[in-house]
Amino acid sequence: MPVKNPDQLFDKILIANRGEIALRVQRACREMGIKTVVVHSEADRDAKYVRLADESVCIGPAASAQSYLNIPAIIAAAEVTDAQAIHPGYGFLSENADFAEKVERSGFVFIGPRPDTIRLMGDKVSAKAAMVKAGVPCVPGAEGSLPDDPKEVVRLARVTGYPVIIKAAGGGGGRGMRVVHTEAALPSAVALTRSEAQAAFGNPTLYMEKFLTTPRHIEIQVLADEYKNAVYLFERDCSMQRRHQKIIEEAPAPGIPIRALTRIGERCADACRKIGYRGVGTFEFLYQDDEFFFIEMNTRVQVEHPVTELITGIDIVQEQIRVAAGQKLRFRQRDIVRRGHAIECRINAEDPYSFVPSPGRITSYHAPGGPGIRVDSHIYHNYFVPPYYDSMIGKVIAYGDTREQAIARMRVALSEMIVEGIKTNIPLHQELLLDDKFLRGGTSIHFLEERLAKRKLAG
Ligand code: MV4
Repeated sequence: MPVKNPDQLFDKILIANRGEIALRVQRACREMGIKTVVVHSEADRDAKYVRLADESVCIGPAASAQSYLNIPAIIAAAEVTDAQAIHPGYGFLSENADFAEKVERSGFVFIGPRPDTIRLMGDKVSAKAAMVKAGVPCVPGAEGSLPDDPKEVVRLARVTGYPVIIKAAGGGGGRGMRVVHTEAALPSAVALTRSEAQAAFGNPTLYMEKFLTTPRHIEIQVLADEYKNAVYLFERDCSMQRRHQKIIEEAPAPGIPIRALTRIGERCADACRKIGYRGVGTFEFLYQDDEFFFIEMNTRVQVEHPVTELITGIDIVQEQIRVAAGQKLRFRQRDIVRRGHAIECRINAEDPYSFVPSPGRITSYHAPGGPGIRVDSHIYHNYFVPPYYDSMIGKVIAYGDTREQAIARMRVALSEMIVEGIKTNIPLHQELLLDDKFLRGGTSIHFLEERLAKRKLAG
């Protein structure tokens, strides 16, 4: 069993991730006086956070399957370095319940929710059932998983009303789903989605929802301790995405009435208390016609957490570590105030028109700065962006009293920023930061892809 001391934080944390989030977690640890162990692949030897770590362990070759996803190697690294806890970051093993369980069985604290909670939310059918029970509004559709009998499925779709969306219980984040517009197309769509789900997730379970045509993607950040105290840290608007990859996020969500946001935030915090959630988490909603509909819950710290940090002044990663150590939440809901507006641009090493990844050596680098600008990035002059991982090389986050000021500061920041030797998506961000519809705020999840299609036509 993990040894916990509620009065004291950990002495040493192992960071089981790479890139900007490894650096972000390391900064939180160093500020709290916690030593860090970094595990890394052969391709990440020269990373900045590896040099800044108290200790580092190479756990395998470049391929993630043999390094960042290598559970025995990560646990062995924690054993030899005498770390007390493991921070999984995002991606990789961060939402792997078996990993969390093995970490705890080996005597370490997993910095995240309990394995059972991760498992509950990993299965989208059980997650939705838990949310219905906890009073969180969900997308209308057939309750539970879809039956095998195609006639039954046809009946359920008639009740739901077309268009419907068929989703895999083991999916999430846009994987394993199919929109169906007519009854004629339903049986083959269900059969195809089922076989894809079996192949991709080893789980053929499906469920059905009403398909919302033009929603926004709004998510609620929560933070809970193991004593059933839970707070919400307001919302983020993550609608600006392409192929399920977010590229700009902001908080607050423009144009949504504060009453509606307060109501949904309270529902989320209440659900955390009801299910005994511990750690940081995100409730994902679709928002359409002034209503919120739960779709999924993420049980990790997210890429876009900084926008929430800037509007609340709360260090989400530090609080995540504190509650994992068994500490009580240090604030109640009424202590938390939101102020101003924050916007984040994800900087990717990719062609800004074709989106083809652009790894390689950074021959020149200048980071932006000035009032209200935060840069979360592990890159530096002469850094080599390895071709093996996600193309995100950092994030620029701008804060201002108003949305207009945050956007103006972001424009200045991106105009100062120099990244040479590789291609980046900075020109795309600059284009979007001048777009009328974006400037008005409240665009749907389809905005970016539709705009990119028009850009292609214009040549
Ligand atoms: C939906 C939907 C419309 N109606 N569910 C995609 C990712 C996964 N988290 C859920 N997704 C969607 N579920 C219903 N009932 C549209 C999407 C969706 C989407 C959601 C959030 C952000 C971007 C998206 C892009 C395409 C589709």
